[in-house]
Amino acid sequence: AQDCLVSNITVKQDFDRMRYQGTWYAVAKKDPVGLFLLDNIVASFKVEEDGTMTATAIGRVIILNNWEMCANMFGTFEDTEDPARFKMKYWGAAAYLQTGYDDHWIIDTDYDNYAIHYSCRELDEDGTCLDGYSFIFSRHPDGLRPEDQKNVTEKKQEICFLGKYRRVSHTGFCDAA
Ligand code: DAO
Repeated sequence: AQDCLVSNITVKQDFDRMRYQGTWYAVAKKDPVGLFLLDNIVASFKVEEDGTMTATAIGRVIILNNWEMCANMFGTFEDTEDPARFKMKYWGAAAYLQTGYDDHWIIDTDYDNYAIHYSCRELDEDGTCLDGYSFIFSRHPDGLRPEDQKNVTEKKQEICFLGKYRRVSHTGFCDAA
């Protein structure tokens, strides 16, 4: 979607939630307005017995101006007609953490190495995304494999977030939590 219309963004064909299960390390993030998760972000996806996809995630956050902590987050995913497009309801283990209801699209994944997530929170009048965020996930905590980088860069461009990502570091800050 080089026109950057959210309605033209394509997602992973025949997305297989079973193969998507397990641990994903965020290696890059495009932040939304009022960013929440800073770094050390690790998500774990699961398919429940009734087929519902759920996730837990952890990450370093700063709340109440200056308090640094690791947030334990939970998400449940509502299905849509497209198997790669979900609505995600999310909340924190503590009441002072963020809650929300976001689009959660899997743009691309090979299930074993990389995944590109996309969420547009607010559409602009022209149909482009006014406020959105995106995670680049890897199965490997140290980052993407070199052979996946070209494809990931192409997808960043297709969702019109190229150049808007920052690296997500993994320092061990949330490992003990
Ligand atoms: O960090 O600014 C932000 C937006 C992300 C909010 C979503 C956090 C909760 C996710 C639950 C598990 C899904 C990966």
